[in-house]
Amino acid sequence: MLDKTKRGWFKSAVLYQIYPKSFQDTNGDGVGDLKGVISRLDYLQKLGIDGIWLSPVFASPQKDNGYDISDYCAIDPMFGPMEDMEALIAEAKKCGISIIMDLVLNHSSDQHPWFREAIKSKDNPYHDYYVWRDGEPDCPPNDMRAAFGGSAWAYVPHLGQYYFHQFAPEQPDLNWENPDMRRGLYGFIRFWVEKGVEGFRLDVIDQIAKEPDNFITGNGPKLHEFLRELSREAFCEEGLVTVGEAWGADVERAKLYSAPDGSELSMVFQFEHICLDQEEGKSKWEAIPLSLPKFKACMERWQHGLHGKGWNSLFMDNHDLPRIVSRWGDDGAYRVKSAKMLATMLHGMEGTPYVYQGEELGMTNIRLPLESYRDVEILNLYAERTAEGEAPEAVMEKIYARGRDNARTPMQWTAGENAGFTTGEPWLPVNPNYSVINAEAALADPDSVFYAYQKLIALRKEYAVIREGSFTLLCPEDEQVFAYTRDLGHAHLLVAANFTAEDAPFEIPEAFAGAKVLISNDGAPGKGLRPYEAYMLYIED
Ligand code: TEU
Ligand code: CA
Repeated sequence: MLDKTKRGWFKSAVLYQIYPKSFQDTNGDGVGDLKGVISRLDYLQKLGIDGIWLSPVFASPQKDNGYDISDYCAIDPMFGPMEDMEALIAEAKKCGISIIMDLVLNHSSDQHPWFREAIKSKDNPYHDYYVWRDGEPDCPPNDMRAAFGGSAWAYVPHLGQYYFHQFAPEQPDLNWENPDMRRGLYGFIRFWVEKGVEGFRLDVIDQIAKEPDNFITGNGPKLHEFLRELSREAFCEEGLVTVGEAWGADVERAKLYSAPDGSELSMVFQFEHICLDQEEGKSKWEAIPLSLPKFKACMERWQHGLHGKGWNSLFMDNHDLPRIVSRWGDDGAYRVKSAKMLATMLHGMEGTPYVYQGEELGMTNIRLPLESYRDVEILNLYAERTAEGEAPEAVMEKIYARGRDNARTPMQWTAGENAGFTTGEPWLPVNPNYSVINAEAALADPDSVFYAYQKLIALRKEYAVIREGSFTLLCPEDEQVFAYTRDLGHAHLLVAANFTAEDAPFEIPEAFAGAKVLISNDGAPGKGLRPYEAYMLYIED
């Protein structure tokens, strides 16, 4: 068991993200809840993970599925009473699993008491907790757009002012220039630390230092000043794990975020690799095929850039991303094998791996009728694009490929009704392939994706070369194979992965002759790599 009072325990850990709404329902209302998470701790302990990143369960009007918080110190009744949260923290700790809560510090819900006060008048003490500009109707301060469509400015007639919102209008941006507002947020964090929470995921943390007059949203001039204060004032215990969502992070900035002295955060989620299969400078909806050499160069840059200078998170899936086996693997004939290949490729690297609920089962994307979708981003995209004249079926194809609800369909537990997720009407349809893809079947199948993840998680614990070794990319220009080595003193690891459904030429380096096969998705390594074949070889010299 990891000593979680010590800074850096996350460097040997594997963390699991739960989207509570879709994980396990226990009261038949069709929505996942905290008792549901508690009921699945044995499954998570079997997988071998060390912590759970819990997407928001705070009080929320649910405009953006909880990323619009109306009370940072209360649990939304849909997930259960505070006692259930306290029970989850305690029960998880008994299983050696830390709870990492998802904090949204960039914006609140428009139903938060702070905003309900702020909107009353310009001289209300809470007014300056948000970002306001005087203006006339239909003439916003500038033409900045919100991530979910439309203007980033919402007009309040009785104030003759606009407020700034980088996401939905129901998610007004908080003003980090205001020290009282910051202190208020730090108080919320301390409330949860005192309850035994051992970490935080920080939503769009790179956007808190916004300067809308200068058209700045991410990476604002005061960002690291604010983060250092946040770390000093709120993340005092050295064992706390903090991971910031930073869409705009590059390696140099990530060195600040994840500085080994703990002056900011433990690590960040950067998204350079995830954005490589979209047209340069375009949104995620304009997808292009992934260039494997570009992907490899990106991962190499991050492995080298943070080695000994910071810390990487390692992920391919989360609640905002399409399922990786559908995106970069093959969710047809090679679903199981390609899911294992992707996991082997990722889990051999230096950093903290994150497993998103259902990724360990090889869960896939889904194609729903428009009326079944729930995500505000999807619904706004459809309305906006079709209003601009884009063909509805073309917009639907983009939603099928990139929509966030792909990741939010209920966890598939069994082949029974609603995949064992709920006895009620699920808030979002269950993927019909649950009859084949479900945890019960996976646990009964020694060759399932689940056991590959279990093995990869165990290997990280067992082999220091996986946790700490240096990274060397092999065959950088190869369009089919991602191969690299890790080295730590006399210990050497080779990871080889074929990203395609065709045989791929590959020579195992001489130095690995006679090496031990730590994991393979296709029996003993032979000449070249078979379709989606992946393995890890280990040798000591
Ligand atoms: O996501 C930030 C974010 O930028 C993504 O939503 C991104 O805009 C989109 O997925 C890709 O186009 C965080 C949370 O992870 C997300 O669920 C919230 O909706 C968002 O912030 C607002 O809180
Ligand atoms: Ca429920």
